[in-house]
Amino acid sequence: MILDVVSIFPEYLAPLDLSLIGKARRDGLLDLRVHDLRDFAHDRHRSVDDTPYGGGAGMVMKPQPWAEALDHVVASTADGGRPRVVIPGPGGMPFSQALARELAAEPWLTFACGRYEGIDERVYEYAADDLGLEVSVISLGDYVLNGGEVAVLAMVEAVARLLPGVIGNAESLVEESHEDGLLEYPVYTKPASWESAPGVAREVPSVLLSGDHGAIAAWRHQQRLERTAARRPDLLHPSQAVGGAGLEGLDASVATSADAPELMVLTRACWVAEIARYGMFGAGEETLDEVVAGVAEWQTWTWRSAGRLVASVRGRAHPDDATTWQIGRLMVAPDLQGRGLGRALLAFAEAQAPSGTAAYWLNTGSRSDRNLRIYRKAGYRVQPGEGAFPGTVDLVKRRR
Ligand code: JD8
Repeated sequence: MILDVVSIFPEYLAPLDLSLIGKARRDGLLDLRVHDLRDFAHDRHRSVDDTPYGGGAGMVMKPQPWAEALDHVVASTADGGRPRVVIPGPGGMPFSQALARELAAEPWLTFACGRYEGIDERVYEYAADDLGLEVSVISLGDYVLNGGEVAVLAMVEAVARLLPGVIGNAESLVEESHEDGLLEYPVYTKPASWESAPGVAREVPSVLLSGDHGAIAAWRHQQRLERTAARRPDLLHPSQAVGGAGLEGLDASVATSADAPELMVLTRACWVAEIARYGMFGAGEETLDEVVAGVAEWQTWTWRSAGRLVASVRGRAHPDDATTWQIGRLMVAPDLQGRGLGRALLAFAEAQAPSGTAAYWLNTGSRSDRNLRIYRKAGYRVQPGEGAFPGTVDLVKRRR
């Protein structure tokens, strides 16, 4: 790939002599040329800027030096190719990994670094119309820099590292943030137990020491999902973004019989695993009328994301002991499980218990490991003997 950069501060691009990009240049993987715009300003002061027409603060970059600089770059290769011109600007299209991949596929890029209040608008037209070049105005982000150089440093690094051979182990490009829309997973190295302060040992997650590559991959993917949902829910499909902010990001409401059809669907979706595990039908085979009856009998809450029912829980005073608050039908849409929504639903349901409640009561499948893990973590204790329904156990937690 050929890269040309035009700037009034060519030394600003010196960092591109360093590290992997510098090595790629020395290895001929990348032909990067930096040009000083003042070389194309021929007056005594080699001036490249002047006052803005229409008045206003600051100076504007003159068209002539830019036109000559672009002419020089275009004429610099004999194979008749034409560079794609990238002009950084705060008003440009947002730079992204996808755009970096797009630019990395180009044989020749020319970056024009503006300064002052910007470049005379006729230069953009000259490059596009007179030189017939594809001109892309790209912004590094929604903040204001003093010029295009910093943006070009970032864009050249993001583009060049995608070129074959620049990054030693191309494999590492795959699981990077923004490569597949998820943020990266946390990384650790030796020692497995690090004493960050006298008596404070910080451990590496045990799964990473297990050698179980399947479990490690699953853990890493889960970490990426949770981090993305928590830090960049905008990167996820709305339905995926659920859970990043717990229940807060969802539309909560008290269920009515109108919600019964969707509650029936969510229940069956959540019970599939139970049915598959041990043929437990229970709620999984409730009729619509029974679901409607349940909504009438229990206080039932629902959470929606973009209108889609994604979670629900219900609660009521135990018919035989009003000091016990029964919690049931704690449900999270299967594709959103594992993001802590179950814990949030449980905490919510407990908080709905009337004053005078002494204990919370739950029931789940005796072999429903994930549910049991969540409930035990929340302080529930499995009660001896069979639970309220065949194949189930009851769990109780004293109210603090
Ligand atoms: C090019 C001149 C400075 C900008 C008056 C401050 C990119 N994400 C980004 N923020 N800022 C830039 C950027 C700023 C530039 C130039 C890029 C050329 N300036 C100007 C307009 C307001 N001064 C950028 N990419």
